[in-house]
Amino acid sequence: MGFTLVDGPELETEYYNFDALNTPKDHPARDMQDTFWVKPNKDFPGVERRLLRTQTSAMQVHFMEKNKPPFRIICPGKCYRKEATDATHEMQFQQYECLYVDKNVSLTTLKSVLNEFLDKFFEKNVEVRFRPSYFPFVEPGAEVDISCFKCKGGEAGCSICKGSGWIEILGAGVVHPKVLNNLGINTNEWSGLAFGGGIERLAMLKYGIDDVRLFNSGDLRFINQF
Ligand code: 2NL
Repeated sequence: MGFTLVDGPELETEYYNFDALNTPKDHPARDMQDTFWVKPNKDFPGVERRLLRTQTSAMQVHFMEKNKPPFRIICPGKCYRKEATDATHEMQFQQYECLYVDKNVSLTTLKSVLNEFLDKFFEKNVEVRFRPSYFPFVEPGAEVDISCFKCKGGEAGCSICKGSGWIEILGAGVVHPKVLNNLGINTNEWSGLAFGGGIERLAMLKYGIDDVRLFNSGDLRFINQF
């Protein structure tokens, strides 16, 4: 589909991780409780404080500083959040985000890209559902569900969808004009779509893995299965 793979740093400044992405100064994600902040080095006074990136979006900001539209990129990588771990949450996880900026990119383009991606990834025809949601860097924003490929909505006790028939799979939206303007992209000419989610989550659904903590457990019996 013409996307290029992009890489970037895990250690970031607030500008790349939050400010450029229209995340308000008082947003809870910036809190000490949610973000791993790196202790300032006394030998380098005046250097801006650093954090471990909480989302891969920071990479897209670096990319947009160096490249002009049109472009289609995929940014996968490790992210860090300070949260309690359980079967579906880890402090270190992998995310991917896609950013597509071109003339006339719209919610329709987003739907068709997602349909194609999710059908190919799950190797079957999955139904895609948008639920309106909020992310500071998109407007409108949506949480995206796919139809349950295990029970197709028919089983009250389904281990994957809990009987709802839908599985939450990623976040998406039309890029907020403020984000594009921050990077000097003229929104009269260009528009963007973006989506992103957890790589482990995709793998867990595809391979029937029930605990995200297995990925970084170092247990070779788990790793050698793949
Ligand atoms: C998630 C992430 C979303 C995006 C990610 C994005 C990136 C740029 C501009 C605009 Cl540079 N948007 N990424 C957009 C919408 C949702 O979700 O953690 N989902 C579970």
